[in-house]
Amino acid sequence: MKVKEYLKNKLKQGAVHITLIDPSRQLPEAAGRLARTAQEVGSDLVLIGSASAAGQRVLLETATAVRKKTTLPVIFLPAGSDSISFNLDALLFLSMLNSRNTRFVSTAHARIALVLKRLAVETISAGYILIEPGMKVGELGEADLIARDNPWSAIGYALTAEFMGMDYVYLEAGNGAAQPVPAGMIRAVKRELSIPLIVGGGIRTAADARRVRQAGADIVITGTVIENAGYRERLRSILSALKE
Ligand code: 1GP
Repeated sequence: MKVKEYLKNKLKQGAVHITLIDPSRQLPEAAGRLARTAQEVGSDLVLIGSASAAGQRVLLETATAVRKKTTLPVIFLPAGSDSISFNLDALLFLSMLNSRNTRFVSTAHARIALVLKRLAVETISAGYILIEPGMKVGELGEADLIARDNPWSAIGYALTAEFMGMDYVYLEAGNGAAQPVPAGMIRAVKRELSIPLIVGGGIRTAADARRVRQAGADIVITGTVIENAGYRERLRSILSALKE
């Protein structure tokens, strides 16, 4: 089944959780184990990606190790890195709408679009909107970060993504952010939006996940939480808060 179809079906049942694995943070074998744990505790999909330049080799080895250990769909997030893997179920085709550098909006995409088509890679498009603090991906992506108290700007970009025909809107506080995207901003965007809303960055506890979900996130992405000791239980509690 296509990943887009899979996600659509999952969304009909409730909130969706995505586990982000950064190939530059652990050895491929450990990444495989994390993916298996994520599946065991109820995560719906694995996303492999990094804001830093994970080498091509480590990316491919991570993708292979993850695929070996999980039956979940595995998709690739090319943000920030020049490495690419086609050995996955789909590619999250992100356009960073509030970047000052067209490379992150569409230029890098134009360079690989024909290859993606020829290789019949499934692409899932999303308007990627960076909210303060934005962390490394905001910095590398030269984002004009949206202030945390400016929901109007977030609404404007989110509707831009919808009107451009993208599949999803993705509000990102940044990998390792101290706090998630503010609930008020998520609520304001959700109120205006007709396409599914992805929220990520800084979600580390069940309470964070619940707040983000109740504010209107359809899909929640967590990364850092699996990089610390006791991650299985943490992830389990995030999952039960999301699926309750
Ligand atoms: C995905 O960048 C996030 O949107 C992941 O952020 O590592 O803070 O969970 P965390």
